[in-house]
Amino acid sequence: MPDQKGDKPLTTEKKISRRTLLGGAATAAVVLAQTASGKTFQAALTKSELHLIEDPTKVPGVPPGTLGTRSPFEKPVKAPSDISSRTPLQDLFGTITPSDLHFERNHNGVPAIDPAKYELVIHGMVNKPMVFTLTDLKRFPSVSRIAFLECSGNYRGAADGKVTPQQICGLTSQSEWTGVKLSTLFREVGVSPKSTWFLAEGGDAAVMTRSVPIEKGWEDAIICYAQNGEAIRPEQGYPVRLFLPGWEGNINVKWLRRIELSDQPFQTRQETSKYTEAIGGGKIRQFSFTIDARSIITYPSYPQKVEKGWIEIRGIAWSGRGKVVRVEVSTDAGKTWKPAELQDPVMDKAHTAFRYLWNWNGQPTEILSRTVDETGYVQPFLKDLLAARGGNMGYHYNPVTAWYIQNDGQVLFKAT
Ligand SMILES: Nc1nc2c(c(=O)[nH]1)N[C@H]1C(S)=C(S)[C@@H](COP(=O)(O)O)O[C@H]1N2
Ligand SMILES: [Mo]
Repeated sequence: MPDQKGDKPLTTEKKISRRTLLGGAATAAVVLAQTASGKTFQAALTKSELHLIEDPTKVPGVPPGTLGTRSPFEKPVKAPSDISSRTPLQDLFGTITPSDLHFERNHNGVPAIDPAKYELVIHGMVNKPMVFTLTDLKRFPSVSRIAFLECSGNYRGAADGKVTPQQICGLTSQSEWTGVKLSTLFREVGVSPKSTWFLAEGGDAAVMTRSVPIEKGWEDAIICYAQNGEAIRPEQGYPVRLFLPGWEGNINVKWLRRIELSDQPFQTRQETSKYTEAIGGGKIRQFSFTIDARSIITYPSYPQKVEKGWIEIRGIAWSGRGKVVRVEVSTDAGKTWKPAELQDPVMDKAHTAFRYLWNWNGQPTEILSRTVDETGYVQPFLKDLLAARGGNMGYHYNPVTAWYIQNDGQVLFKAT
């Protein structure tokens, strides 16, 4: 801790002698340096120390450390429950989710897997069953792709309007995923032309299993070992996960340990008792893989308060069916809709940032956004989804979200 008594600021007026540096400011720099290499950067910046470095041009800064740190002034956090954690969409900019803020959904916790002992088995209807180590997987030609990952159970509302974008739909995140194409491994093992499905199995305590149609495996499935430039995080499936662009989170099996080729689906627990939707009339929809088009305005949103005048409405839009072609914004409770500006590059099956400049006259209103994707699919209102699904809330809810703006500028969620 600095020797200087109390909160005395090190102002520009005060001449910095060598002694002052050694006894005071330099000590402060050391305190920060130690912390920059890992532990308590935040704790070190107490109010008095901030005061001390009031003029950062007069004190040597913190030297480089082994890891970067987030500014102690920025505190975005995931909102964890026992089974999941949510991305703070309202705190982010652009479309890449910082890896430590990627949402999580674990059916029995995050396993600890030693990469040196990791193995992926591919067997079943193949010419040559094979076992791949992590080193083996990394030797194959690699591919990288920016795409979102969303849990199909990603919808929450609140009657009192007090929900943030994170609470409404924080089970979606975006990363650059890197790995080997599954089609490359399919060729390696010689997949039988008779196989139509494959099973993906996780090596966690939930032993997550899902059946995937073979076409998806040939088309764009990636056996991923990296996320945003580094090894995939334990929470995202370290050392290897299956990534199926645009398809519901659950089928993107983490901690992937086995792939079995077959000529029929396996009817696992996760695709029979769960991850199916009631569609009314006592019927259910099974193997509903695709994430439908969606959007959310992340600014302004609850619990923010806005002022009269120019506001840049900001948000993200996405579709598991392909590219977002249009995002429409309404600032008059859905009476009229105008196109928002999309941030280039607009990528296939990826979160896409949109903006719309709006001059708020101070009168209470509702602002909404809806996505149209390249297949012509239009994001629905909640009432339409409920009518189509027989009123049962379940998976694949992607409704238009409205934000009600009170005359005092307070923003509140409103169901559509
Ligand atoms: N092995 C395994 N894979 C899994 C899960 C799991 O619990 N175990 N959860 C699934 C669910 S429901 C979702 S939504 C996504 C979440 O991926 P993430 O935690 O990387 O965001 O992983 C899927 N893959
Ligand atoms: Mo999920």
